[in-house]
Amino acid sequence: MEIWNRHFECMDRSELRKLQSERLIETVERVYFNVPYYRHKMQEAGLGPESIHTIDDLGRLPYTTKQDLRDNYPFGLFAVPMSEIVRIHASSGTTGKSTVVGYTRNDISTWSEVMARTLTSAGANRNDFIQIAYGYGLFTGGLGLHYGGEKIGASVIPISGGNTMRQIQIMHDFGSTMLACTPSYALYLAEAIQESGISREELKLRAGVFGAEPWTENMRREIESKLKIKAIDIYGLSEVIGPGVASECIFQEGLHINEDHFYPEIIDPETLLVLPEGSVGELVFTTLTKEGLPLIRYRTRDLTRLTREKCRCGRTMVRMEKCLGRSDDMLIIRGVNLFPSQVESVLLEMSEIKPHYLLIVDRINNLDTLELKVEVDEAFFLDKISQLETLRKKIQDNLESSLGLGIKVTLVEPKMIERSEGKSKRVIDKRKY
Ligand code: DLL
Repeated sequence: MEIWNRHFECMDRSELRKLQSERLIETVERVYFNVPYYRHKMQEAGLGPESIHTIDDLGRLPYTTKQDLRDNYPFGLFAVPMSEIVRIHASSGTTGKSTVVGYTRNDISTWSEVMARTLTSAGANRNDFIQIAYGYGLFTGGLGLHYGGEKIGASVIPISGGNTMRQIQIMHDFGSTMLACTPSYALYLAEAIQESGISREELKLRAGVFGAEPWTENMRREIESKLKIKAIDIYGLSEVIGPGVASECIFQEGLHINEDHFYPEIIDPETLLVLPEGSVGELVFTTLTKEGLPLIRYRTRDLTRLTREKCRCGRTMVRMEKCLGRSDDMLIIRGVNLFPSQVESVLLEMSEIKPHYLLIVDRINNLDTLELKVEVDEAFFLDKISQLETLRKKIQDNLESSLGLGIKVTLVEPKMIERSEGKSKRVIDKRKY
């Protein structure tokens, strides 16, 4: 079994801790002297770079959140001049105040390295044909996998997302051996292949690297039996680097975190206290080598648990369990991250409707669907049906242009959406993973 970078991936844990401490000191210096936001926050806490001696001092530093990134939109937390930035990505919708991330040339090289580890741990090598059906663009999936695939010397097929018939044709004609996409799209593709009349024997597919959204062991079994491949879970988030933060090996017993670059902690999302190893809680990352956008104790909002037990594959890197959920209300719809508050702010700008709404998420034929039920203002409701249809279309268009997501809009009469005392229920998620 191949390991891309045995020196780091199988490092002795005490040696690794020394390396993490050295890198943390460098990172803290970098943010303190180059990012006013961090300097102020550290000064407020009475801390300076000299307060940090080892990785054990990490707990003294304040947390960073998605809101901090938004408040400093777009480039306020970058730690290098823009002339050093060679790539920009963004997540959460396609426009508006998304989360913007920047990479220096060294960051791109780190990203390629961790993606090479990811692909190798999934069993890929230079003889593979990797069909990348993650979206290319501001989303980190496509280009992240792309650079990793090239680094290991595989033949990369940058087909990007969508156009299912073409995906199947290319898979067949080029002889793709690995597939990279979201797990729900893998299932969708599996069924489309069955319907296309192409027999499985005509395809060379043997493994897939799936992530960017939650999926369960049940979904894994379904993908593996329908596509007759090994389905590997890969995890990451744009803020930290993109895909490449953690990935399973072929034993599929938790995801190895590349902790020489991204240091994980598990905290209680309510008390914000660090939890002992093995407890379920919110995953927090500190980047140890990033230059463009270094992050100190970034709260991912993903819930999981960690184990430092050595894996059968020989890697010593800490493992995280498959994500168990989130500690906030973020939805992932067809790979796009969406907060109900983003929908709400689009609705609030329209006087014809009340901000009483309900989002209904479902998965039909393995594709996520999203419906919005929204109450029309009483004064408006008395008007003609044709006007209502125009309004419906207008809401749909406004949502699509500011969120980059197609949402089916249904208008309902005033007071039709159930009011709740206390926290209102804005989302019904019927998806069964
Ligand atoms: O989804 C990066 C990525 C691309 C990962 C391709 C894997 C493959 P964002 O768009 O910033 O980045 O979304 C990050 O997606 O905080 C999780 O909630 C969720 N997520 C990512 N991977 C997994 C996974 C990319 N394997 C957010 N399982 C994260 C469950 C995942 N959730």
